[in-house]
Amino acid sequence: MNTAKSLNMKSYKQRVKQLFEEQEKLLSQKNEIRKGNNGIFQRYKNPVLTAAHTPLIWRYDFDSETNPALLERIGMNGAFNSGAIKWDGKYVLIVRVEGNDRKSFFAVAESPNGVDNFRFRDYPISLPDVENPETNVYDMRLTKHDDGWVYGLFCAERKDPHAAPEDLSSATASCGIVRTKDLLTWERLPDLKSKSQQRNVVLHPEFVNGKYALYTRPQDGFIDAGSGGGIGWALIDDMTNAEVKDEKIINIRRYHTIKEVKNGEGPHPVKTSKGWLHLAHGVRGCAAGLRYVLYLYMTGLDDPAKVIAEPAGHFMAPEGEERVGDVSNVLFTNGWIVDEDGTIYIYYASSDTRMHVATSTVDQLVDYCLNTPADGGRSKTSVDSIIKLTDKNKETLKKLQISF
Ligand code: M1P
Repeated sequence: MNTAKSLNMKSYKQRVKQLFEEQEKLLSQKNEIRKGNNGIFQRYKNPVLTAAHTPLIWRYDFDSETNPALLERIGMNGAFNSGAIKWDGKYVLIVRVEGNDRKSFFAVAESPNGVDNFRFRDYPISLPDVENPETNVYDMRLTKHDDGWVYGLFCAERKDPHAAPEDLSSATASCGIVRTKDLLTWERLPDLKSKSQQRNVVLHPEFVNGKYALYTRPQDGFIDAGSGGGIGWALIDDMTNAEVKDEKIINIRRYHTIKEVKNGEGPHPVKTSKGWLHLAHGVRGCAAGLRYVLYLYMTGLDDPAKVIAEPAGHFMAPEGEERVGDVSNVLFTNGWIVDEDGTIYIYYASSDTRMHVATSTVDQLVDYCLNTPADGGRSKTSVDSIIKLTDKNKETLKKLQISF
């Protein structure tokens, strides 16, 4: 080996080591609760996952012969919209990773505590194909179902076969389905059959009247919900040949609300003593484009398709750096984890770019749902709610002898 080459090799090795050390600093960074909260949930200081968290071995060729200048070979654009599940004591996310090539794929990242130290497994998930292979996959919702399988429902996107030759943008959305028993091997089942396009489809964890139950989101086009009135509900006979035969809208879109344009179920609902607790996203239009926020609602224990409470407005909306990214002004969620002590880890993505966590408890969120005024539909009804609370507070504070 000549001296020049061995010196180069030494510095090459150092640069490789430096890349790993720098990433390790990022991965092992402790997360902290961010100051200032509304008593309902707590945000955290750092995102839990970003494109920079993706394994370096996916991105670099570390062979000095084939990559002497140590250039990144496969760039990652974002790590967002993750399904979530507690598995073997770990907080596991099935992350939507998007490459610089605009293709999304799924990859597993695990954390020992749910708020930091998320690490991707060495390989992304290589999904088995169906007969009509899709172009893009994203936004997996995980459900550990009573039948013993863990199902992953996701959006499978294909070029619209009816689009005019010059139209290279029209696409179709359908619900892809996989299942697993170990989060290692994934069995691909046929896509959900449905008359309309479908995105944001979620499997309810229990059988309902002996059937599988799906939260759906019928939509006229790839982007527009159109005549699709909101979050739907459909009972399914068989997940290995799933078909929406009857669908009813259970959480409707309304004029002048946070879900005027679109909405979609987030992760599957959580069973509480007071009803099923749901997390969803709502979309409205404004001069800046579409604004995606998160909201909560509850349905009956006896009838998971019947809404029993829905606070007015958003539960979480994009803030600070969350407001900016690939698709700005977006909060989106498709994963949460509830611990045995009732702590709830809400995994949400900001602006189609990065993943965050917020924590709360089941009791706090149920209290929020049952005791926050509902949307009365008008400015006047909102003012009525404020006046009612103000009157009550004046009495209470007088009794407590607290001046304000
Ligand atoms: O870009 C914002 C979101 O847009 C879509 O959600 P929806 O179907 O409700 O409009 C999805 O592509 C989602 O992944 C994305 O975050």
